[in-house]
Amino acid sequence: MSDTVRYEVDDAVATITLNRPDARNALTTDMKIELLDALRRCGSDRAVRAVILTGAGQAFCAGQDLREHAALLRAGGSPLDTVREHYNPIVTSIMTMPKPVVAALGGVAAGAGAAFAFACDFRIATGRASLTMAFARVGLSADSGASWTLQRLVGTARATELLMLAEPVSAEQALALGLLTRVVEDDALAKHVREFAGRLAAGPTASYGAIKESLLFAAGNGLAASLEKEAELQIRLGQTDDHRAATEAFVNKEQPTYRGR
Ligand code: T3D
Repeated sequence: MSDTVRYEVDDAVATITLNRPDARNALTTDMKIELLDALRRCGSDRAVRAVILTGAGQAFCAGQDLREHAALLRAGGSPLDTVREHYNPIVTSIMTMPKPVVAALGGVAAGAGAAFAFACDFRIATGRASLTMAFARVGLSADSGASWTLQRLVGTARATELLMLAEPVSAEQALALGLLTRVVEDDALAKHVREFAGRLAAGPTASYGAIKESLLFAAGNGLAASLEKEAELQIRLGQTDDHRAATEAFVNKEQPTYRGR
């Protein structure tokens, strides 16, 4: 893996860092391929029980690298094929990851960068962060799941406003809108997110994965099918060590220890 996407695992928490700070971590083709690879590693490594997605320097991610995009347009290529080839699998990988994914935003998130944050399960930011649905500014619509996630986070009317006006939303506004989970002091972000992810990594991983699966399923299905999905997932979880040990711990008035299986 190159230096523009860093991947580290520490005590069951994987951290993926987009690392082109001079370009606000804008996404080149190589970075998208490496990000997808890192996400797939997180998904398949059972030792990883929570994931942090973050950006180096003053930004989370400025979305598509527009210099690369412009060069491809000039050359007569089809740069927007990247939506199917890269953006869609990246977002699918985050949203179907059977473990929690936490976005840590120390600065701006724009376009696909903001959409990646919306695909995560939690968004923790500093007051320096801002979110811009920048797609319309460059004559595009919405991608990386933003049409799906954003209106679920803030409602259709507000999502339309954010996408069409494409104005920056401050961390304070984003928190009030429900776009962020919480806002912390600038110098506390890394420590706060690491502790938060550490708490998730010590939790019932299979339960978290099934919660994600059930919410995703229910978002696209009716009540009867969603009830059936819940039954299927509860039966699966009933067979996990964590469920059995936690139930015994409750009966014995002890604190449960979750092993993630
Ligand atoms: O193929 C496809 O395009 C389809 C997929 C599209 C999905 C998308 O993500 S569309 C949206 C693309 N992103 C944007 O439109 C955001 C563009 N960037 C900005 O609006 C601003 O740069 C920011 C609000 C992100 C940050 O502003 P600021 O003032 O903190 O920094 P800056 O001075 O504008 O940028 C610093 C450097 O980063 C600068 O480079 P330089 O001049 O120092 O060499 C700037 O060009 C570079 N940079 C920032 N964003 C991008 C970028 N370089 C390439 N692509 C970028 N997206």
